[in-house]
Amino acid sequence: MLLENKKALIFGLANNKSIAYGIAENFKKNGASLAFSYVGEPLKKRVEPISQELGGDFIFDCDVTSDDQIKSAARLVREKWGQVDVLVHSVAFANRDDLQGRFIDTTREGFKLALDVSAYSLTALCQAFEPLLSKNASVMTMTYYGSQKVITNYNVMGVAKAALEASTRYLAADLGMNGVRVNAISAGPIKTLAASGISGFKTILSTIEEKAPLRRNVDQNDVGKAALYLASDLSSGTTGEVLYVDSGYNVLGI
Ligand code: NAD
Ligand code: 0WE
Repeated sequence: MLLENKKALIFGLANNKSIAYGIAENFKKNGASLAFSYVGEPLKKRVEPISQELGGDFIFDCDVTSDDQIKSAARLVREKWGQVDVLVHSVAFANRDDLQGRFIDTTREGFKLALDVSAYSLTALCQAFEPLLSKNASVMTMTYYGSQKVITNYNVMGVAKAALEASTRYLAADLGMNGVRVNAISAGPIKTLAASGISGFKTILSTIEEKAPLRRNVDQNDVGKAALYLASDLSSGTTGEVLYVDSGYNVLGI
């Protein structure tokens, strides 16, 4: 088993449609110990049974916009586990208003919020968990092609994902001397909670089916298998990379 004796900390599981769920399933199948974050009491009720189903060791409250909550989480994880071998960042948020209409209308507050939750949080987590990361630990985050090209309505999230991908490279440079790898997975569109109610999402899914080299959409398990590669020793020579799991859509020109 690829992740035997490895401890994997997962931020961003909301329900069994979450990308983090597909990742956790693959980690579990390969022998990892798991722990999950949630945000606030209402989400605890959803995350608790999923953690039980997947044999998670513990769950903990952590809003990634709070330095205090991140610090407490790091303290708890140190007490429970002592160290972390795999850290998954699968977190994003922007105001719904900012995911429709023109990017130019983004407010300062909306911009700050989207970049704080969706980009800075990766650096904040690396900062707080650096002392707990084992030699050869693997950190990974989830991104989207809207960081590279204009995708209608993705707007401020595209800017946040561009910052997230650049952060991945700088964090890889900082943590590399400890053997720690930092990578991003750029997933194709998947129907999750974060994709619900997005206008035009169905059209995006059909475009992929019609045009992507593999002529199909990807799912949580496709991403989970790539995450397993990044979490394991199979990716020992790769850091600072953005790995596309998108049926090849990103390679297309005309
Ligand atoms: P999801 O809604 O299941 O997951 C998003 C998670 O972010 C939730 O668990 C939510 O609780 C968490 N979150 C939001 N604000 C937070 C905060 N302040 N502190 C801590 N956690 C917070 O949706 P998903 O599609 O699984 O999204 C996971 C990641 O994958 C996101 O980064 C998203 O941008 C990325 N992604 C999604 C798609 C897609 O099409 N679904 C494609 C590419 C990348
Ligand atoms: O990163 C994402 C989704 C991120 C997201 C989604 C929401 C919806 C609910 C961030 N914040 C919120 N805030 C909410 O209130 N994806 C890659 C999925 C996604 O979202 C889109 C997409 C795709 C693909 C938005 C517009 C266009 C395409």
